[in-house]
Amino acid sequence: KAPTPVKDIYTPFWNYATSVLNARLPDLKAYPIPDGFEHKEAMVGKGKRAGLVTTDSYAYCTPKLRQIRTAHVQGGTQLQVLNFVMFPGMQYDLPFFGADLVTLPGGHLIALDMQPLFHTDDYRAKYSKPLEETFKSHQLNLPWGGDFPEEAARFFSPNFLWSRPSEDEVVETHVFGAFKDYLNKYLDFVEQAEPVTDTESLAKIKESQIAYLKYRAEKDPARGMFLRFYGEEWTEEYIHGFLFDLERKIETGEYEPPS
Ligand code: DBV
Repeated sequence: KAPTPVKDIYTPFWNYATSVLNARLPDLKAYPIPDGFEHKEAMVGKGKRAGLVTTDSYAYCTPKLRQIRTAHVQGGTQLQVLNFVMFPGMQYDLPFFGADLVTLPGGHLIALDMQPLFHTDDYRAKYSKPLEETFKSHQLNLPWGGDFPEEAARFFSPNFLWSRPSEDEVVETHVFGAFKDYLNKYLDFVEQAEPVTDTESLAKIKESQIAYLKYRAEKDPARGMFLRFYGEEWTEEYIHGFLFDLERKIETGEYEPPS
């Protein structure tokens, strides 16, 4: 008997995102993906549960966005992930765009936010307030998912959508709607962003960006999964050389923070 085809839940999300990125970011360019990391696959599991798990990577940049990158993991009924983050250049005080959309056998895990550099009233007024109504409207359909690592709280904004829906349909409708709104609002901020010039602010942006990247690389909740699928060498290089590559790029001189 042929296996039941598995619904590919996140491809429409990424297709939407690429069309919007192309339409709204006229200076969009390819961002290099290290050799061997554009596409990876492995057979995982045993017997009836055996299946192919693929991970596809996509990356772009613009003059304002240092790195726009996505990891799309497809492992059938066992696992599907779209992890999509935009990292602004350090001459902007822009938040990070972060989407972590995860489907496990027990249900979905949805994290969507514009992750702040600073927790000040001014920063919230600039980057959280304009999203508040959008957040509230989506939160009605995507209630708080509970059970959340406390140490991660400092990286999230008041508009953090964190939900654990069980139905695919909720992902296809409400999560997709929220994803579209957050993406477009983020690109509004990007359009409006003006470079920061004073040295003190630039130093603070750098410090905050590095703290965020360090945390994400160290605590990547996908590390265990990647280790099981693809082994340690590939996984650590994928995390530090692609997914959260800022420190590496500074070390090698490929990215030079403004000062
Ligand atoms: N998460 C990533 C990347 C992934 C990824 C790069 C490419 O940052 C997938 C893949 N996230 C992923 C997977 C799981 C989660 C869970 C596979 C399930 C892990 C498991 O159950 O074994 C938000 N993602 C989570 C969790 C949170 C987030 C809170 C629950 C895990 C836990 O409770 O520890 N996204 C995550 C996070 C930040 C963010 C912590 C920022 C600080 O943006």
